[in-house]
Amino acid sequence: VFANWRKRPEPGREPVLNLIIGSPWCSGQDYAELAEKAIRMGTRVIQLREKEKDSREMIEVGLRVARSCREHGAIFIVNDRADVAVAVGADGVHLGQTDIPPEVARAMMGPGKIVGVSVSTVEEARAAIAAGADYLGLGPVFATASKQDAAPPCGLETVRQVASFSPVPVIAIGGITPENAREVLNAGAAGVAVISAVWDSPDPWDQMRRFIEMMRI
Ligand code: TZP
Ligand code: MG
Repeated sequence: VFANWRKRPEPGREPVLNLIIGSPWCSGQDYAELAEKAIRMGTRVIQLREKEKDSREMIEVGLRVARSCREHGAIFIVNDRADVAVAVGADGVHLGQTDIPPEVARAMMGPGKIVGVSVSTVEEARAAIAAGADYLGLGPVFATASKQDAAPPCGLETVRQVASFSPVPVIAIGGITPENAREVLNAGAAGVAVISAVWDSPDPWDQMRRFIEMMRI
């Protein structure tokens, strides 16, 4: 999983579903159990994106999700917090444009770890690649209510453009559903990351099943 996912997408390579777990969507639920179930259904990457918990709570939950991912065979990425990623032995960290620079995260994480960077434009994508990002989280592709300070939607054309020159996988994010995921992948994305299409659904696991089925090649 790890090795394949880090390579540039090629025709015939199975796309990645990156399920994001965090509050408020998953509040009151056991994140480790959610991760386990999602992985059993076919998710390859779990990202813990937690804006409400304090550092200790994050490490506590992060350790449990990390164990789930390790036992069931998924990559585990921590959003924003390289310190938490190191503390829980995560596979990687995902950084926004105003988080610590990728080079700093790389040094903190140590060799072999994944550093992903959020980008929303071609310029940001080029800069993230130059800074050594292992993958790009590109978006929002479509309108989303899940991120307050999200950039304007970049659209499929930006996915196409960035995917055309990026030497690292492009994971599309923002407003992605089982209905529109195919066109996002067709535009060159190596995978999609989702929050609300799963967690805001009355039946999250049925949505998961639809994503997985749609992404099977
Ligand atoms: N970064 C860009 S859009 C977004 C993030 C974290 C939110 C994506 O959530 P959703 O609900 O899948 O649109
Ligand atoms: Mg961030």
